[in-house]
Amino acid sequence: MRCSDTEPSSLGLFSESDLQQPARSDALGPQAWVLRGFALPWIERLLPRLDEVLAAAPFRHMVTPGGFSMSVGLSSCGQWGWTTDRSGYRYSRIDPQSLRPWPAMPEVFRQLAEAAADAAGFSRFTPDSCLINCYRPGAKMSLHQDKNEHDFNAPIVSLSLGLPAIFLFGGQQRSDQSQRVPLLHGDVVVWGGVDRLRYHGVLPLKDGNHPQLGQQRINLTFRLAG
Ligand code: MD3
Ligand code: FE
Repeated sequence: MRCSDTEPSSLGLFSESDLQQPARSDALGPQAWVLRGFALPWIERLLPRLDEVLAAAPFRHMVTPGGFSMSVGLSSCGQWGWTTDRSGYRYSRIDPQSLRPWPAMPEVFRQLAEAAADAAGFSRFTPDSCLINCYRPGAKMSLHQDKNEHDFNAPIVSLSLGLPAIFLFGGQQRSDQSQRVPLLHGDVVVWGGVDRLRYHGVLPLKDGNHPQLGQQRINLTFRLAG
């Protein structure tokens, strides 16, 4: 099954032109950009490295401080990985499951993140952390802010792989209206500056099968965490 066989959502958010992934970028905010299909030429080189990282640090369903198991599977690579448990959210140099450092960030990951940040006008971005989220059908991420990083001046770069998802891009307050943005395989989002602390989330993933990734969406976020 190809992405373009995916049913149009009831909200009419997936148009034929979105599914063809034309080379273009959409502004989501003053300093937030979707680079449509930016990573497509990189994916063949990325996927084998992603497999290696996930063999060393498999996806796990973390428990939030509130005691809920997250529907999204999480892993990390790089100097810092993101973890959560009953005592809170934090970055750690050690994978609490293996008790070893997180796998190193593959060179091609860092190169892609730097190229995308550059294309969006954030030069000299060198991430030290890559969070890897796995969505199976039904998995979602509730509205939240990313504020565990030390330096909010650095942008965040995200790469979407596999099944399409609807990303929610909110405002500076949880109660602000959200934009609904379809994200497809190969799309890269870069945001920083005034948009860095905006609320965001992901609607429950719809069923489907992606030719390269199968029945899942994997999202990589590149950050300067430490
Ligand atoms: C906008 N992941 O891991 S990535 C996360 O698709 C996370 O898995 C989502 O939110 C996902 O924390 C969205 C895009 C993203 C990430 C961080 C942001 C957008 C953002 C921070 C501020 C504003
Ligand atoms: Fe986030």
